[in-house]
Amino acid sequence: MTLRLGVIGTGAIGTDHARRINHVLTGGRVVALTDVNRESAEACVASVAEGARICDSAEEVIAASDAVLVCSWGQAHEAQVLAAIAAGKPVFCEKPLATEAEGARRIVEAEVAFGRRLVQVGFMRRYDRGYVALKRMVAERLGTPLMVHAAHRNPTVPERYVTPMAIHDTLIHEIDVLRWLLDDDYVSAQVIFPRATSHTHGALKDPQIVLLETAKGVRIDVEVFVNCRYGYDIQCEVVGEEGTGRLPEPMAIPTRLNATLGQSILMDWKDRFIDAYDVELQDFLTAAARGTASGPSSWDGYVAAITSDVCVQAQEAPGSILPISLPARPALYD
Ligand code: NAI
Ligand code: ISE
Repeated sequence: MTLRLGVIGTGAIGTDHARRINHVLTGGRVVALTDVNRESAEACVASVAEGARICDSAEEVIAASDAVLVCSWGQAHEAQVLAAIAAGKPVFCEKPLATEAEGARRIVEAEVAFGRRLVQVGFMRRYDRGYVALKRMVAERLGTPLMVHAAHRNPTVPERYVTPMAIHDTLIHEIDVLRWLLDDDYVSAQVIFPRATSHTHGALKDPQIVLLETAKGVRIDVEVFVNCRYGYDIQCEVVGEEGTGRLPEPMAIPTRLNATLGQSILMDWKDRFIDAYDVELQDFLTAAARGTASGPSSWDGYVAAITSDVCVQAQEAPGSILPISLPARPALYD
């Protein structure tokens, strides 16, 4: 069976996911797509989604497809995911599920009312081989986890990227993956701002340090630095009672050249997690063929959004430690 896929938002990741569906993975074909910028939709069809129909709205895409990928900007996700749930269609939603917790809560409520999982959130790091191996190491070898030191560095970001996006666009990956890695939830957050880089602008404080505390007492520090210039660099070290474990670097050839020891660093998120994106979307296709969804759920997207809202408040009161509290988890997500 070949699933008819729809893509809503055909920018950087929408087009890359359309390429995956049509040219890398099995079980799906992009038949419909839309973008508020029609030229972007046309470029997607011409480059990777040959034969797909360009639609005028997300609703038209949903009607024409068996399952959909929501890859528009974060503010648009809620309405598009709710429309897919209302139509009973499996939906893969890029992170964040919603830019604020209230939006994510409405999605959880709609899915619970529908009575079956339909939503997978694009937290692809859970599918990354390095993170999967680190999780196993934490569970089996390192002893009780005590601390995590992490860094999320982008070489640059677009001009429209502003201070809160360091949380709901960037840190959101650590918020989800560290909770999954430790099998724990957060209870407090604090944000502090070191000296700013001269490579930022007035609407973006960069870098930032986010301190999280979990219910089991693990202390986490994450450096978010989105104008670091030198590369796309994701670091994570877990300190346990018996030892430490570190996220492996992506494969690269160590060189000895011109009297220098060298190893290149990737520049683009598309390359850093390329295998993880493939595995997460194949997982989506497999579950969607059964009319459902697996992997990171709306509940995970909601918990991430609650945590992210508190971190954004903490940005506005630098140094303050703010509590994070979660509602009870509906049985659908057990
Ligand atoms: P982008 O700006 O390259 O593409 C977004 C596209 O969505 C644009 O073409 C825009 O015209 C379109 N769009 C915006 N609002 C729309 C609406 N209401 N209906 C239809 N189209 C709409 O952005 P990018 O980098 O592709 O990001 C898209 C989403 O994917 C964001 O939520 C972002 O956080 C997420 N993302 C996830 C990544 C990951 O590592 N999992 C990596 C990059 C992005
Ligand atoms: C982007 O949207 C992503 O999701 C990337 O994975 C992340 O590293 C980057 O900071 C975001 O802007």
